[in-house]
Amino acid sequence: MGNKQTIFTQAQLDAYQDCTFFTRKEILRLFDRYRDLAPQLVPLDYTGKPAVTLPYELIGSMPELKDNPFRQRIAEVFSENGDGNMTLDDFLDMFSVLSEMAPRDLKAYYAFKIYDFNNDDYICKSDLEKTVNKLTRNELTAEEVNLVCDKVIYEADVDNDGKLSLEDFQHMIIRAPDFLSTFHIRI
Ligand SMILES: [Ca+2]
Ligand SMILES: [Ca+2]
Repeated sequence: MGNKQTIFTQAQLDAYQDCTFFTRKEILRLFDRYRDLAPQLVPLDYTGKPAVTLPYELIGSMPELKDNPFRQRIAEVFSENGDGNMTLDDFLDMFSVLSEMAPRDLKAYYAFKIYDFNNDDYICKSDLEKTVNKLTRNELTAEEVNLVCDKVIYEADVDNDGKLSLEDFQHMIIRAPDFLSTFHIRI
């Protein structure tokens, strides 16, 4: 750390290691990335748990996210109050779940929340239409999107209520792993 002042207490670093899939070194590197987004807002000394939040505009412009069609939803889901603005804890959680080390089930859990645009704990047809449009980067016609969504719901909606629960979704992505393709990030 050269001549920089203390950044975290040992207990904080231990807690971050427990709650993420990162090593101590990766956590410190991610902290540098976070701080580099707005050095004027983020203090070097985090031992007093400063109440700092970075605006979504900065987070969403990071190279890892800027081309991800779900970047705003991802930031909203991982931000504590759902507005996309992130504390350091939110930021580390987000990168941890998106990292190669996170298990598929955990990614699926968050992918479900991200695709559930209206936050009602189900992926209904209109959530799925938005999802498919983003996944295919608007290259399908409305009719094609409609067909894809009907097919997905037909195959995945095990309890026949016309929408996908988390359980339906978890079954579905075993057969359709493309639905997790935007949830892998190398850091
Ligand atoms: Ca929904
Ligand atoms: Ca269902």
